[in-house]
Amino acid sequence: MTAEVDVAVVGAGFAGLYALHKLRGDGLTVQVFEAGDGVGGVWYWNRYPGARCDVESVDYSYSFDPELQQEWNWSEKYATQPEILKYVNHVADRYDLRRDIKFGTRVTDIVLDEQTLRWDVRTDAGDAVSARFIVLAVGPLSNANIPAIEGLDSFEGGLYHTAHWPHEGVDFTGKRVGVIGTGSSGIQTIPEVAKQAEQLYVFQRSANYSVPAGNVPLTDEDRAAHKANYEERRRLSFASGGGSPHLAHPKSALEVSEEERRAAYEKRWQLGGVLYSKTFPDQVTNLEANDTARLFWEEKVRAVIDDPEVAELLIPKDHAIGTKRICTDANYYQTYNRDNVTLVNLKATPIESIDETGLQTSGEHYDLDALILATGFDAMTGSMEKLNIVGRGGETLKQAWAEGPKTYLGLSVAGFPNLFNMTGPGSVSVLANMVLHSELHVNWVADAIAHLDERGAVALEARQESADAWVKECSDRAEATLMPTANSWYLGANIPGRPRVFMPFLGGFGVYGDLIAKVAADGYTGFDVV
Ligand code: N01
Repeated sequence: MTAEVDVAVVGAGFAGLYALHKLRGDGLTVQVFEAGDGVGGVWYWNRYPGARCDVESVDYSYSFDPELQQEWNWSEKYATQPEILKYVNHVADRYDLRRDIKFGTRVTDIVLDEQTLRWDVRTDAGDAVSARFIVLAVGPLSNANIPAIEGLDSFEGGLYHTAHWPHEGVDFTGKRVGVIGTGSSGIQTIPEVAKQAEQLYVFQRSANYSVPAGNVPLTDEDRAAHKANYEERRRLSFASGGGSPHLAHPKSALEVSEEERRAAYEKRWQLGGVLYSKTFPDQVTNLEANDTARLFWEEKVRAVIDDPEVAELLIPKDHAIGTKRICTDANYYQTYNRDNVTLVNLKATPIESIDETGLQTSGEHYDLDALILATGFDAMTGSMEKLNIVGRGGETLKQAWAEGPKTYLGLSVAGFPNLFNMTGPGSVSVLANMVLHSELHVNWVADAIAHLDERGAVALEARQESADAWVKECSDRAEATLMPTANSWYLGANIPGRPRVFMPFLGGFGVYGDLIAKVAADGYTGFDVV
C-alpha cells in the first residue's frame, strides 16, 4: 500500500534532520529515509582515525534554536567525528526526530506522476510513498570513490575506505599498512595510523596543500565568550564568503608591503585551518597574489620535513594553493620524519595492480597486511545520480545532467517540479559551512511551500531558461577565478568520464543567500508556479 506524505526527505544528515524538524513544525507530514542505521550522514560513515571537521565547532552547529546553541558545550575548537555524531544524536533526541526517520533504508526510485505532480518514492526495503515534495539531502560527499585498480578484490588483508570505516575501529598495531590517497581524509588518517602501524606506506599520486588545523581544547571562558557573542557570530557567518565569521584582509595581497603580507599570512596560519586560503581577497583570482601565499606555505612546510627530497615530493607543483580544497592536519608533514613511514611517489612509479599480498607499482611490490583507500568521492552529483529520479517526459536526472549538473539556484531542476536539492551543485555547497548552508536551503524550501499553499498552487518548477542562465552565471563566476585550473573534485576531474564543469557557486555564501532570498521576495522569479 502506498502511504501519502507531504514531503519525502532522502538522508538524515545535517540537512535532512533540519528539513524534518522545520517542515514538521510547519504542519507538514514528513518521511525521512536514511541508508545508515543512525543519524549524521557523512559523520555517521566517516569514522576513520583522525576524522575531524575543518570548520570551528562553534560555527559548525545549528543556529535555528538559540536554546540549543546555549546548552551544547563543544570540547575542542575543531570537533572530532565522534563529538559531532554525539551532537547530531542529541539534536535528533531533543526534537524527537527519530519517529519520522526510517533507518537502514535506501531510496531506489523517485518517479514523477505527471498527472498529479506527486512523486512516487520506492526503497530497497519495499516502501512505497507518494509525496508532494522531495527534499534531497544526500550530501555532496557521500558516494565513495573506489578506484578501478586491477586485482583490488583479491587483496587478502584488511581493506578499508575512509568513508566506510568499521564502527568498531581498526587496530593497526604491528601491521604493514598502505594508504592510497593524500586528500583531506588521507592527510588526517596518515598521522594517526603511523602511530600504530609497524610500517606505513603512503601511496601519493598528487601532493596537496595542508595547513595545521591548530586545534585546541576549549575552556569554559572560550565557551562563555562564544555563547555571549553567538548572535553576532551567526550574523557575520550568514553574510560571509564561506559561512564562518571571518573576513579577508581588506586589500589585495599585491597592494601591501612584504612585511604586512607576511604578518597577515602568519596570523591566518596561527588561526589554523582552511581560512589560510582566504587571507587576501584576490588569492584565488590572481596567480601572482596566489604565489605569495604558496611561497609562504612552502617555507613553513619545508621547515618541518627533515629530508629535502621527501619535502620536494610533498609540495604540489600542479595547482595553485586553494584551488583544490585546502587540507587541514595535525602533524601531517612531520609524520614523514618517522622511521616507519615511507612516501611512495606514484607519479614516478604508478600502481600496476593489487594482489593477495599487497600492492605492485611499476617499481616495487609492497607487502601489506592492510590497505586504506582514502580515495575520496564521486562528489556533488554521484549520490543523486545513483537514485533513479525520473521527471517530466520520463527523463532521468542522470540524463538531464549528462553534460554536467544543471540547476536553477542550486535548488531546483527544470522538468523536476517540487524536487529540491540541498547543498548540491549550483549552490555554494562544499565551499561553505554546510550546517548553516543546510539551514539556508531548508528555510528557503519551507517558505516556497508556504507560498504555494497560500495560493492554492500545486507546484514550483524551474524554467529551463532560468536554469540555463544560472548555469552560465556559475560558470562565468568560476572562470573569473583560478579554481577551474586545478584537477579537483569540484570539477568532477577525479572521476573518469565526468564532464569537466565547476559545480559549486563561487560568489560567496552571503551573496548567494541574498540572491535566493530576492528570487523568493520577488514572487519566485524564474519559476513557474503551477
Ligand atoms: O578525497 P579527495 P578526500 N590511485 O578526492 C587519490 C571533505 N573532507 O576524501 O589527487 C592513486 O580530496 C587522489 O589523488 P589525485 C573535503 O571537502 C573534509 O580526501 O586524484 N591515488 C587524492 O589524493 C575534501 O576535499 C574533511 O591524484 C588515487 C585522494 O585519493 C573532500 O571531503 C575531512 C586514486 C582523494 O582525495 C574529499 O576528501 C575529509 C588512484 N586510483 C574530507 N584515486 C575535513 O573536514 C584517487 N586517488 C577536514
